[in-house]
Amino acid sequence: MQIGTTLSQFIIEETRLYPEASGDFAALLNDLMVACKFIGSQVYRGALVGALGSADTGNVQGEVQKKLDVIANNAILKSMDWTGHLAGMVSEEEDGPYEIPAGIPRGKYLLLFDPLDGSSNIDVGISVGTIFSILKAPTAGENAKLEDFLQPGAQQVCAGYALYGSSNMLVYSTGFGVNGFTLLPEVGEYVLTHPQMRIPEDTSEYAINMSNHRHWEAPVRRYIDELNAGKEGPRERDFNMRWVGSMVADVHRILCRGGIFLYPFDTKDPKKPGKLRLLYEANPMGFLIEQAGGAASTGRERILDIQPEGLHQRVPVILGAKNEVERVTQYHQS
Ligand code: AHM
Ligand code: MG
Repeated sequence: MQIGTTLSQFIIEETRLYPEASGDFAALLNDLMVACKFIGSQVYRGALVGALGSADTGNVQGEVQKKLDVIANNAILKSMDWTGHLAGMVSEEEDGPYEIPAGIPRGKYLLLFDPLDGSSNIDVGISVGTIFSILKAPTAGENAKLEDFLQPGAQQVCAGYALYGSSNMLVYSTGFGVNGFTLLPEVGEYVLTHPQMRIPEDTSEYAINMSNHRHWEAPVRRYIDELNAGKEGPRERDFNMRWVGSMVADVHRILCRGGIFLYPFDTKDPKKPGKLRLLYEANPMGFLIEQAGGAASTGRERILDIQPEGLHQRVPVILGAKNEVERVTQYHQS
């Protein structure tokens, strides 16, 4: 009986593919994994350690924070700010860029993250997760400025998530496909269990919050109505629906068994062109989905091509099985 390929081993072997790699990137990812193991431990202990419920604070988006949102945010900031590998960090829970403390060298990478995605599921025992994205700092060795984080998603050097579900899993990509690891809690190591995850181009499963139906634009309404018409409709087969309400869990399902996920533009709040955030959710998930052979679009453009305009910008998200995403995109053109 052997332990298998650990995440630490895998990261080091993968960075050897880059002859110029200094080891900084491997060290950075390893430090981030420690934070994900800690956050997972708090999520799984939940009420036993008083981690559930509201923190009585709000974040920059005016959302009430859960205790675990705050715990997860601080865990990542504090696991990463001393390392010397980062020039700055931004978080869904922070107003602006987090400055690396004085006396610590500024590195060549930027970390962008949603510390605990799926907040509405935290208190009810449903899967949640951490989403992260890594960019190169335009000026390595200096404090990162806000504009430095506004790079199109295609420039990500790494993206991934930790899923705190029936097991704690870590899924990431550096541009060589998508690999998934499962935490072996007794040993404290993530072990490779899902090598080279792929998304079939076709699917009969979709994920969307159906309660927003009346707020959608015509192309999305048409697409979903056709799926719901089943065998008797134009698609001539039945489709199944799943909606966890935690993007990490919904995307993980698609990476494991295919499907399409939509959080489209809706008219509920005209100031917000979608619910999900470009830098913390859409870009990293879009990168993973493309790396697994799928597609990621707003309906009008490829997500990874968007030039970000603000740290907390929101965008419509349609991602997963390539042929289905292309179909929804075509409906937006006709
Ligand atoms: P959060 O970052 O505040 O948790 O919000 C993002 C989450 C996603 O994980 C999920 O896909 C979506 O919000 C669910 O939204 P809704 O409650 O409208 O279905
Ligand atoms: Mg989120």
